[in-house]
Amino acid sequence: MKIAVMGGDGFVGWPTSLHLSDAGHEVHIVDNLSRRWIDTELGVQSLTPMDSIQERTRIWHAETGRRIHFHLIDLAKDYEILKQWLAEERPDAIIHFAEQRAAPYSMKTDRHKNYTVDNNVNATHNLLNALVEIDLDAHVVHLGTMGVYGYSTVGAAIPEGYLPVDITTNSGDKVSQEILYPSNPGSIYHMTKCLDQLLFAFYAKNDGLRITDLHQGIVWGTHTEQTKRHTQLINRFDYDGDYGTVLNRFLIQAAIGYPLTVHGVGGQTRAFIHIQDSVRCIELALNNPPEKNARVEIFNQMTETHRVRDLAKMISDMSGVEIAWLPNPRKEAPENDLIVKNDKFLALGLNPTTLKEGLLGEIVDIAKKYAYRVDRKRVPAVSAWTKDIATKINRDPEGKSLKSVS
Ligand code: NAD
Ligand code: USQ
Repeated sequence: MKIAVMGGDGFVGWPTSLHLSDAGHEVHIVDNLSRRWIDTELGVQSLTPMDSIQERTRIWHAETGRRIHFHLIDLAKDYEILKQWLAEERPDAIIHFAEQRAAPYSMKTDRHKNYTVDNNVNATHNLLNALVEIDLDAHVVHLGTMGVYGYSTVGAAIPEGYLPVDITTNSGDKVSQEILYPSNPGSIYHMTKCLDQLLFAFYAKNDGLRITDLHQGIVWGTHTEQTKRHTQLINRFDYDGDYGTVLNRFLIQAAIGYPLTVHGVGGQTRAFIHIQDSVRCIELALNNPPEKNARVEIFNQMTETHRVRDLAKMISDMSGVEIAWLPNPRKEAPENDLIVKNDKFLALGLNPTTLKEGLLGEIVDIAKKYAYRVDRKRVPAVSAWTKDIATKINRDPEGKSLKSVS
């Protein structure tokens, strides 16, 4: 297949591009490199040293003889360029990672809220709009989030995208139908993923676009089979308070002896998936596209759920690093249960990588190797969800009045 990977320079996009190229597909990365600019804005860098995208693809070619092509295009701003590129290249499938993906970054200031909505909603809409305009029947595989469902305890398993409901009609009859699971976003970022869902539903219904939306949990780990092949193929690994996600942050904190940053009492339960499983799931989704004019195909792309304090305790026991119970900068339920269905990927042959398989220690070792690159001042999460929370926890979203916990 000829595959366009929108956002292929990012944390999930890069290993996915390598995996698909290795499997024999023709891979084209389209990226505006905004994530690298955001590192500069925040004054942070990936724990792992990343080469330029051109250098990464050169090394991949030298190692494997396979080419990954790179195209510098902004999906949100360069509509005409994107449309022309799609019309010329006519990929069979398009994987859409190209969005601002950090909830804390999206809540930082009013400017960051605007940026996240403008970037994410326009990127998705421009892509769908262009496909219709140039009459291209490419399968779109979008990386969505488990966060569209929200994190309130419902006492029932979360289905894969659609909820069966019974309705009593005006004439008193009972009818059953499936609706998109009610969205309940917990941040501006998660809200943009809910808006994406409506765009997908409309374009599938109106124009018959073939779309798969992967409601992904928190991705942990950094290496995949392909990124391990050469030091310069290494994946990015975020640890800072905006882009670092909880489990990867705890592992890096364990490596540098930084008290594990649990928000509140750590009762938040979240869904997780290892990066290697994430790229496998994307391949499975690519190989199983929906029919034309079918409704949007939705998978829950996660393999297990964990409570934040249980993760912290596990890593604290493993490393001897203590736990810091911090005021929560987010507005979220202090405790929630979470049961999620992921039957569809299991039925397609996914064999989940779980937390107990020695991988945690391997990641701590990687983090120790690059610990000299960590700026400890960038570890605390300083972006507060509301002005009240910012005042209460004595934090300035830009980090100016922050007292370090280390
Ligand atoms: P990332 O920030 O590392 O990568 C996103 C890539 O998209 C970056 O290379 C960035 O430069 C590019 N990009 C952003 N806006 C763009 C635009 N307008 N035009 C072109 N390129 C653009 O993020 P990631 O962790 O790789 O996540 C990829 C996708 O998966 C995101 O959509 C995210 O919402 C979703 N996701 C990620 C996780 C996770 O834990 N990392 C979990 C669930 C879902
Ligand atoms: N948390 C801590 N300590 C930390 C960091 C986070 O206790 O140092 C807590 C948060 O308060 C939250 C939970 O851990 O309750 C998860 O936070 P996170 O930053 O790991 O994950 P989240 O903000 O939800 O976002 C990440 C990705 C996003 C993706 C989402 C999937 O950045 O792109 O969509 O995970 S999900 O969580 O399933 O919605």
